[in-house]
Amino acid sequence: MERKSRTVTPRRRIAHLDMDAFFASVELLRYPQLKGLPVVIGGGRRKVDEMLVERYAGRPLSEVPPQAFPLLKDYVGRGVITTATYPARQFGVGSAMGMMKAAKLCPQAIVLPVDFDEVRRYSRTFKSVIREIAPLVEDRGVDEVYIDFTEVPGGQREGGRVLARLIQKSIFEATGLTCSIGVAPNKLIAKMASEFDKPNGISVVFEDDIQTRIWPLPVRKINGIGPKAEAKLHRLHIRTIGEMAAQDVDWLVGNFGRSTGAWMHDAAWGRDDRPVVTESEPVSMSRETTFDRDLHAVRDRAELGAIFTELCQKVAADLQRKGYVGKTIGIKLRYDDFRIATRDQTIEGFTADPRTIRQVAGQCLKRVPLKQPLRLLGVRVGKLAREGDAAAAPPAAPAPATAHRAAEPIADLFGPA
Ligand code: TTP
Ligand code: MG
Ligand code: MG
Repeated sequence: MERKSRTVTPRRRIAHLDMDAFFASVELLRYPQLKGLPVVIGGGRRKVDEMLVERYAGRPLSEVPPQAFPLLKDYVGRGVITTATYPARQFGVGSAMGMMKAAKLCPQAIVLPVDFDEVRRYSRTFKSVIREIAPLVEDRGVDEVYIDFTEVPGGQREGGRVLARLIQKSIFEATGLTCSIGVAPNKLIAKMASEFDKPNGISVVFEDDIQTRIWPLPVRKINGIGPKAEAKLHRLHIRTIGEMAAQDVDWLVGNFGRSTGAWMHDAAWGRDDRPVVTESEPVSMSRETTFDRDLHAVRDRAELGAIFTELCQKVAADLQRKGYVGKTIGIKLRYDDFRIATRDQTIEGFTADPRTIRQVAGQCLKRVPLKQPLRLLGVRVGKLAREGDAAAAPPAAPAPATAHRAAEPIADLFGPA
């Protein structure tokens, strides 16, 4: 039996959480007497602890007086600063700055080396605290995660602020560390919002806030716009996200190429529907592409058909490479007016076969209106299982009728439904 579903989801609320001055804050747990002082993390691995223990034999590390710690002005050697406490940042010191330059700005700052084992230990701890409260967590490196608040109890209250507060408090209780959280309609905006009120802050952004809170920001604040893209945008007299949003998508595509240009336009308008993907067990895998120009199901059949097949092959390759098989196959379309349509279909057995995916995705395609030009096409495989775990279930064998459909010319699937 096949089950068809048209997903109705509640308002998406996505959080981005980022620890405050992470490496430095971990050192402050060991040396709480340095709280409130400018501290930078950097330099080679000097055995600061051993040196201090030796000098203050028999006394706990927390009792070593602050004056005993090494200072930036006495630091010899090159190297860059990894991070700095907020008091040090007031002097203009920050990540990636050379130690020499930092020493001129804040000679009295205390310098400590990073303790990677300790950092990793706290990283694991704060992430497991979050997972106990909200299970859908995407790991984005040592000190940050995305969290899907949408379905979590409290995740919708005050736009997510209530749940964010709970998570912040729970992390602090478990570790003594503070973090900042942004809650927004998607990852892109959440990532920006987590910086709005650092340290130890919570920022809640709604779709209606994009013009007032996102558009005034410099383009570089968009995660994905690096120094090169920023420089080019500046040459084109675009400095803020709002100025980027005011550009015609064709103009952006002309200057940055089809996928980057289209992505920039979406990003500037705060559009982003990337799911929160848990590292250990992904919920689904998908591939999508934004077209160079809008394509029409009838006029551009061949081109669309080829793109569609390629997407299916790529998703299948992703699944196979990572050792997953899936049961629900879906498509996503975005029309020229930016409306999105999705359809999916759950099949009998698990699959990672490109032809099966192509065939089922093709059936989904027949269930969406195709009169209007399209700007994006995506293919998704969900309800995943590990290849081995799914072995007990029968494989998705194409029935005779479906085998016949698979033999149809690709372009037919893009004909009027
Ligand atoms: P960030 O989250 O970028 O910075 P942070 O946590 O120190 O400060 P903030 O409060 O602004 O979030 O990075 C997390 C850790 O990653 C940081 O503590 C040190 C390390 N790091 C590097 O090793 N190199 C770098 O260039 C940066 C930016 C960070
Ligand atoms: Mg951080
Ligand atoms: Mg970070």
